[in-house]
Amino acid sequence: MTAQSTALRHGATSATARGQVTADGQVTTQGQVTAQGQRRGAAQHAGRVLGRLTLLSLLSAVTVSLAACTSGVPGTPGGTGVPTAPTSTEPAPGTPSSPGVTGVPSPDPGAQPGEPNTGPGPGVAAGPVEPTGEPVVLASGLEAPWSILRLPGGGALISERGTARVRELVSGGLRDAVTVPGVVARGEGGLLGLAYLAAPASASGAGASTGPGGWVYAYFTGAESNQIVRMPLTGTVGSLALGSPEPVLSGIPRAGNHDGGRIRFGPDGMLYATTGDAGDTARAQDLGSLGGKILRMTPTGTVPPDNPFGTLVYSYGHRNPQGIAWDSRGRLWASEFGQSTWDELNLITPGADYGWPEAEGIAHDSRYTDPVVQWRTSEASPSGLAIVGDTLFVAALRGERLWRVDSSTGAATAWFVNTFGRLRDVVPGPDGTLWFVTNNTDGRGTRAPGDDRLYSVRVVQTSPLARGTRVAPGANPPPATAVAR
Ligand SMILES: [Ca+2]
Repeated sequence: MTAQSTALRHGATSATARGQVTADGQVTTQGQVTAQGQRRGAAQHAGRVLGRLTLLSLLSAVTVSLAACTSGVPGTPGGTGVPTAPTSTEPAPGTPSSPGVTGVPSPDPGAQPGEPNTGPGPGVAAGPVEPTGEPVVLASGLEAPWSILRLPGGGALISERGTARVRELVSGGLRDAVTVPGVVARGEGGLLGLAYLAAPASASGAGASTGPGGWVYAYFTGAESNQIVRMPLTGTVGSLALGSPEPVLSGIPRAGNHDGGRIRFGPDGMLYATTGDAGDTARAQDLGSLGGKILRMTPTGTVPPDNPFGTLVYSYGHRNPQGIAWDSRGRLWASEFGQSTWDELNLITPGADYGWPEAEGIAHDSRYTDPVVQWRTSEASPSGLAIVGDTLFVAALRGERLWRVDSSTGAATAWFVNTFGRLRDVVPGPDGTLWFVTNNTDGRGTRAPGDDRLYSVRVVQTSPLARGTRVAPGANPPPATAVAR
């Protein structure tokens, strides 16, 4: 294991054809695996690849993959990940998927109070996990989906950035739960994050027959600012509806880009929100601005008494964070878009300065907290973040992959590279699954028939990863639907 770890670390920092031992015991080289993966991907996705890439861009993609093998940062946890492609020859146990076929979400009784978007969930043992089998299509035909919100009792809602719709996943497809009023969708702004808060137990009577109750929170771009509202959740699973919004927080800087937008309740019952610098980098270091921050607030938007600065600011020096999740130790992690060099995965501590705009990526500057993992922006552009057990999953837009990160070592491996297109969000699913949603319909990706889609993939326990990176041994072949793209 020690030798493997050493080889892997070197593999991420120096050689492009260094021997590697995969989990199934095969010794191969990174160069071979990458090239084979590209060829296999091209064969299996012929229709899609030809539709999406010119020969020039295909060559460019190969070049990026190979170049990335040498782009690690010596001496840093995680360093730069190695783009990978499917290497497994085992038949995938997953259920073949088909466009428009929608699974029925099952209840998630093991989740903690509030939304079941954090925590290991039932069916997943403690320890590191990784995907297995073919991802299954749960829903298709989404328009620029941004946030997946699973509800107690088995319901699930998905926000659409441009249409401002909140759509409910139901058997047979999707239905509209509400169109959020006041959304002004422009550029990266629009209807963004969703979060859920259960009603007090004494008053809710939540159950399968009465519906989940409680509130759905939404972060959206309005005419004047980014804001957070909450709407009472009514109805039962399959016919959920949202009542009139009541304001929680407004005044978050808005712009055509860097709007942040992820919201989630923490294990402490407080609401956390990621905000972008909204195009003015100075905001990130300005403790008087709500931009370029991770905010922490009570469910009604007031300042918790134990916040570090006596304001809503929880951490600062952020450029455009769009993912937050907590691990089993209660630690908060956040994903963040870099400008042009380094994307970041940060471990958030209250009051800390994460460097932007003075630093991007690992800076070794005592004034700033360095990211635990950094990626080239071409490999990542990280949005949604999920934690299953103590394994982190990051939905990458430009990188068109799902990053898997071991929280104890920072080891990062890539899954589904260039398989489903851009990925916007990922959340723990029910019964030992992981859900993720694509982002190919907002103008920056290449829309294929059926886009955008919500996928589910099973996760299984695996061995801890050594620090550094390695080729994902069990990366999956694409679902049958991808052939038609
Ligand atoms: Ca930073």
